[in-house]
Order: sequence, then C-alpha cells, then structure tokens
Amino acid sequence: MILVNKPFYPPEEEYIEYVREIWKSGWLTNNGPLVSELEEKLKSLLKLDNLLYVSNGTIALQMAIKALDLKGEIITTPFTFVATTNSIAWEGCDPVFVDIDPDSLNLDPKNIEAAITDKTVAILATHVYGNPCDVEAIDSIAKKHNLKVIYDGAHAFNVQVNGKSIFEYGDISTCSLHATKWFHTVQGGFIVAKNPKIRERLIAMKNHGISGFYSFSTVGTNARNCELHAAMGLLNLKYLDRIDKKRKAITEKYDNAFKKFNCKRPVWHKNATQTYAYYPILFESEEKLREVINHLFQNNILTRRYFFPSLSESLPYLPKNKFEITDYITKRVLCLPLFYELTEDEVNKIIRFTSECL
Ligand code: T4K
Repeated sequence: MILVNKPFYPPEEEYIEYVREIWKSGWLTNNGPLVSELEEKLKSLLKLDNLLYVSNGTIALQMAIKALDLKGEIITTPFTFVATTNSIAWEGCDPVFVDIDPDSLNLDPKNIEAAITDKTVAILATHVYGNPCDVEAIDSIAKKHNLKVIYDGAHAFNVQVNGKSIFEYGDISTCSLHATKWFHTVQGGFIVAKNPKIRERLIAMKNHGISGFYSFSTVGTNARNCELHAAMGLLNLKYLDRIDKKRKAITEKYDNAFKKFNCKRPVWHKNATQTYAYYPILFESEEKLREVINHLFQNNILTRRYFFPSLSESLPYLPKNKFEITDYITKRVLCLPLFYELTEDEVNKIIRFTSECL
C-alpha cells in the first residue's frame, strides 16, 4: 500500500549514535542539551531569534492564545486541520468562521471586516499547505480594529514571504514539527512571538509558569520537548536539502503529468518561496474526486481529503454554518501521496491511475 504520507527516517545508525549520547548524558527531557542545540540551530537556519521549540504544534497555538490573554471571538478559517479551531475553543474563546479565498484557499481578508463585532479580539489564520495568507491585508485590518493576529504556520516550516520568514508575521506565529511534516522532530513545534514580553511569558508558560527555583510568573503548562525528539530534529536538519530536492522533483513530475487535464492547484502567494509539504489537487466535481479516491484505493494507493469536511459544518461543539467557497473547495480537493521515500515507480503508478480518471 502506498500511504499518503510517511515520515522521513534518517539512517538508523546515526540516530542510535544520538541515543548513546543521551544515555551517557543522563538527561532525557526538560530543556536538555540537545533541545537547546536544536533550538539554536532552528533560530539560525530560519533567522528567527525569538523562536521557542515546544512539544507540538497544537500546544503552540494554545499557548499563543493564552499568552496574548485572548478572551472573546477569534475570526478564523473553516479550511484547516481541526487543531486550529480546537485550540481556540480549548482556550475558552469562540471561533468565528469566515469564507476562504478560492485561489489561495486561505482565509479571505475581504470577509473579515463584516465578521468583526465588539467581542472580536483576534484573527487566527492558517497558511494552508504552507502557502502564505495575504499577510499585509490581514495585518492591516487587525491594526485598524485593534485585533491581535496569530498565524498557524504548521505547514510552512521553511517559507519566506517578501524576503523574510513567514513566521515574522503576526503577533505570534506557530509551526508543527510533527512526524508527517516536511521537517520533523517526531513530535514538536515552535512559537515565534514579536513582543519580547510575550516571549518571556511563553518561555515561562512552556515550563509550568516556573520563573525561578521557587517562584512562578504566570499560568503554565508542560510544552517542553525531549532529547529523543530533539535528536531526530538535529539529524533531520542534515537531510533538509535532500528532502527538499526529492519533494520538489515529485511535485514537478505531478505538475507536468496533470497540466493537460482540467484540474487546478492552489494559487501560490506571488512573493513567497515554495514548499513541497503537500500535493493538493482540485477536481471538477465531488463525483470526480470520489472516482479518483476509489480508483487509487483499488490500486493500493491512499490519498487524503485535507481538508474535509468544512470545520464550520462538522464540529459537534459549534453551530453549523455553510460557506460557499469552503463548501466548493472541500468537496473537490484531494492530497496525493508526497513524501521522501516515494520511488519513481510509485510516482508513475499514482500518475497513471489518477490520469485514468481524468
Ligand atoms: N495546525 C495545522 C494547520 C495542522 O495541519 C496541524 C497538524 C496542527 C495545527 C497541529 O500540529 P501537531 O499538534 O500535530 O504538531 C496529520 C498529522 O498528525 C497532523 O500533525 C497534521 N497537522 C495533519 C495535517 O496531518 P492525520 O490525522 O491526517 O494523521 P495520520 O495519523 O492519519 O497520518 C497521516 C499519514 O501519515 C497516514 O498515511 C499514515 C502516515 N504516517 C503517520 C504517522 C504519524 C506514518 O506512516 N507514520 C507515522 O508515524 O494528521
């Protein structure tokens, strides 16, 4: 069976070397030496002095909401992984969905102002598939209405927009370094906060709010990551170029094969670098999409409807609401397999069986 995604596995012996080092060090978690080393390396690679490495992308979002003291309505996208919306609700805020842009598939800034009420406190937008939101428009609406901005950059690890890291936008930006991501640390994530005071708060929050041996400065949680995960990250950093080249080559092969058919791809931000995190493709109808899913499945190929159903219609804890563009897109978008270990034969098979339906 060809899976839709598979984590990158660095050479086993190299990981075992790290495990030996950990055993010798006698330190497993709570800001150990490898966690600190990884955090420093990520800061320098991404040119983000304020980066804070945490245990996953969901806790990063929850901490962002908590650190900004948000209480009230948060305008967000119904087209994202459920962790985005869950984090808002988990922190006791009310998610308010607005429709997405039909080209970028990101939250459409044109719909934000109409959704603002006197309870609105923030905008939480996802850079879907790593494709940057219209950050200028969102930031300017936020400024005008005195709202905070959080960007969920779970898919956007290495993306630059307007010549700088995507994580420099918003009051806080977050990332996921989960095993299925382009760059991963098994479980992991990071948070980037603009304001140094918020950053200090996040540092304490990550460690139960502890600020000294016997003192506490804020409410906290356990968002510390461990040495075994950091070891995976340090090792995977060595293979970034190789991972990028392979994913790019597969993406280009898909692009070339499918360009003659009547299917669309999300339109990428014109001032941003590419990332090859997912391969979403939009079919002409839901019937066509189902046909492709079934045909691929019968030929042992798994795909995934990232993201379906619309979160505005499917969460048991929220009222149901349909949005025209989100409804259209969620019924037509499918992610084809994209991961480092895919062989040329497998890519050819995926192309052949998909094309047979088009
Ligand atoms: N915000 C956004 C926009 C996100 O997309 C995510 C996570 C988050 C926030 C939260 O970040 P984290 O708290 O997760 O760090 C997967 C990932 O688990 C999830 O991290 C990711 N987004 C989401 C888009 O995809 P599922 O439910 O699709 O995962 P699962 O277990 O079905 O795996 C997907 C494929 O990968 C399968 O074909 C199996 C394969 N796989 C998976 C794992 C974990 C493996 O072969 N080996 C493995 O170890 O959510």
